[in-house]
Amino acid sequence: LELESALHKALERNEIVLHYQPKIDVRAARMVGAEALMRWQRGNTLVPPADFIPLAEETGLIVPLSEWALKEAARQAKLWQLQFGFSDSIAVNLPSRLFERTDLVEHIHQCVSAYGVPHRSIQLEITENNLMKDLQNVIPSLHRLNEVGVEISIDDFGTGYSSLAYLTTLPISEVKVDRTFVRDLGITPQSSAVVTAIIALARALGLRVIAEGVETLRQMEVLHRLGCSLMQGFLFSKPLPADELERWIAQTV
Ligand code: G
Ligand code: G
Ligand code: NA
Ligand code: MN
Repeated sequence: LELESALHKALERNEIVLHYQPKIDVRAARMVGAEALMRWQRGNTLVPPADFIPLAEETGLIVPLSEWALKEAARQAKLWQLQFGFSDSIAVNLPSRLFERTDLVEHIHQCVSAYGVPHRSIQLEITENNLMKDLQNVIPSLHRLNEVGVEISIDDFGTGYSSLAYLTTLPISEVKVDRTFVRDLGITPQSSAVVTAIIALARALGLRVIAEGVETLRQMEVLHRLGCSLMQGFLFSKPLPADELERWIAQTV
C-alpha cells in the first residue's frame, strides 16, 4: 500500500523517466528506432519496471503512466528531430487495457499534435499474450491506429498461442521474436527452428521481424544468416537515458 501511494505520487513528482534502447539494422549498420522503457527514479534508486509495472496494472495506475509515456515519447521525438533531424519512431509498450480505450487514438493524436511530430513518430508494442487475451476489444483500435500511421509491433512473439497467419489479418507491421528463442540460438536446434519459421512466415506475409534480447555475437550471426537483420539487445546497447542515446542518433543521421 505504501508502494502504491508512492507510485501514485511518482508521476506528479516527475520521478518516472523513459530510457531508450536502440533498435539496430545490422545489415545497414545503423539505428532504426528506439524502444522506450519506463523507470522510476525513487530517491537514489532506479526502480526497474518489473518492480512497479505489475502493481501499476493491478491498481489501474498503468493508464495514466502509459498516457504519460506516450506524451513523453512524442516530446522526445520532437527534441531529437530539432537537434539531429531524427525521423525514426519511438516504440512505447502498452498493455491491452489501453488499446481497449476508444479514446486511445484521440489521445495519441493529441500527443503528436502537441509537439508537432507525425503520427509515425510513435510505434506501439503489445505483447502477443495481451493481444490475444482481449483480441475482440483491441481490433477496432488497431485499425484506427493503422489508418493514422501508428505502427503496431507484436512483442514477445512466439510465446503465445496465436497463429502468425491469423495475425496478418490484423493491421500490424512487425513481430518481435521473444528473447527466450534468441537466448537459445546456437544452443538448441529447436530455437533456431522456431526462429527460422517465424522469419520465413513473417517475410512471406510482409511483416518486419526484429529479434530482442540479442546478447552475443554468435546470436547476431545466426540471426543474420537466417535473414533477420533487425535486432535489439545488450550486445548493442542496454536501455539508455535520453541524453546517452544521442550518441547513437548522431551516428545515424
Ligand atoms: O526495461 P526492463 O527490462 O526492465 O522492462 C521489464 C518489463 O517491463 C518488460 O516486460 C517491459 O515490457 C515492461 N515495461 C517497461 N517499460 C514499460 C512501459 O512503459 N509500459 C509497460 N506497459 N510495460 C513496460
Ligand atoms: O519485451 P520487453 O518489452 O519486456 O523487453 C524489454 C526488457 O528487456 C527491458 O527490461 C530490457 O532491459 C530487457 N532487455 C533488453 N535487452 C536485453 C538483452 O539483451 N537481454 C536481456 N536479458 N534483457 C534485455
Ligand atoms: Na517491448
Ligand atoms: Mn519483448
